Amino acid sequence: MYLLQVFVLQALWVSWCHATQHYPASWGHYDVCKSQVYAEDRLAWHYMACQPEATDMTKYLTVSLDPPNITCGDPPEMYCALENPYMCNNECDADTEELAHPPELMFDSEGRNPTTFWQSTSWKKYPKPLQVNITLSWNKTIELTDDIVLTFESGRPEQLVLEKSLDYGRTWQPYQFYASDCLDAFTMEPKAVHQLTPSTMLEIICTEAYSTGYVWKYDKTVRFEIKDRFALLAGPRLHNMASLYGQLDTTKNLRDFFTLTDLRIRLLRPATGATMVDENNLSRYFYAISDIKVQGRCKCNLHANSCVFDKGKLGCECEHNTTGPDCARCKRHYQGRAWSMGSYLPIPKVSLTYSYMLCEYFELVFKFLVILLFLVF
Ligand SMILES: [Ca+2]
Repeated sequence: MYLLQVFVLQALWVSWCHATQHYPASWGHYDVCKSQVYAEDRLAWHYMACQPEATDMTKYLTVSLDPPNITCGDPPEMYCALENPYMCNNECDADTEELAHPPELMFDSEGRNPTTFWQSTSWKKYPKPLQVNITLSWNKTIELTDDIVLTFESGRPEQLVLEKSLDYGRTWQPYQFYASDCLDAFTMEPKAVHQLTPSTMLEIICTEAYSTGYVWKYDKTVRFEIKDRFALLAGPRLHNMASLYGQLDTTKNLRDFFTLTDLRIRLLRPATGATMVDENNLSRYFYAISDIKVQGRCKCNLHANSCVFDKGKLGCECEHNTTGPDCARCKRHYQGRAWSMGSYLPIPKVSLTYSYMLCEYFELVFKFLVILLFLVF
């Protein structure tokens, strides 16, 4: 009986060990910037590539809307449900806290019931387009590490564009187009992210996957698929991060693709339920967003393992004698060599070696226990 238990435990342990070693802290641990080593009989610093941990970046952004007066509630307004024009019990009033829907409610923590959300005015000026730009600014270069996810409280828009800026909002590039009909909206062939290949992974596509008509009630999210793009280089379960890191080291385009200072969500046409717009009841058409997720980290060029938010501004805590908000230049008096960013490769082995040793150690303990049990019984 004991023997069986020990065997089961061992089997579990071995499979855990295998799993962790195939996905060694799968993103590589770049948490140490330097260590002390003995070189020529004296202590010296050994420098290693390091970066801050990925985190929820919505805590550090400022949001602005254009036009600025597009938020509902001033004057107060009644809204109807898209799927039922006679259900008009959604009231927005900017002066009453329970009925106001300011932009901050896109970034508060969800999980409460009912959800909290930002809401636009309704499409009263139809057929003039109802368009809103939502700009998220970090005032610092950051790198995306996970999918951007927008959760709509209204129907998902029939047309929207996600854009990014690398120069604090001076110039913008599209990240992805979203439409219920890509050809009609943007004269682009519809494409899904899983149709991309490693050689086309930076292609800007128009997708119809997040704008479908009436099923919207159950599917409220719009995604920008970062992880699917990583997987094109690192494999479906991101087990070959060395391949991705190798490409990031050598390909500026690839690094820049995931880097930004600002994001802009351009809402171009609200959900209409895939039918003709009901001109007699325009209170059915509006945008409402309950949540926006942006996971990422400060870009520190692999010269810092922490990033601080001080006086409303993010900045890397630079090591390796570098300085600047992104550690993008050498400190004064340390300009003997030209500045360069750190290198992802070789992937730091610290955590891998440690988990490997732990596995080996417990393997031995298990073997000893088995032999002991054999001898006893
Ligand atoms: Ca919310």
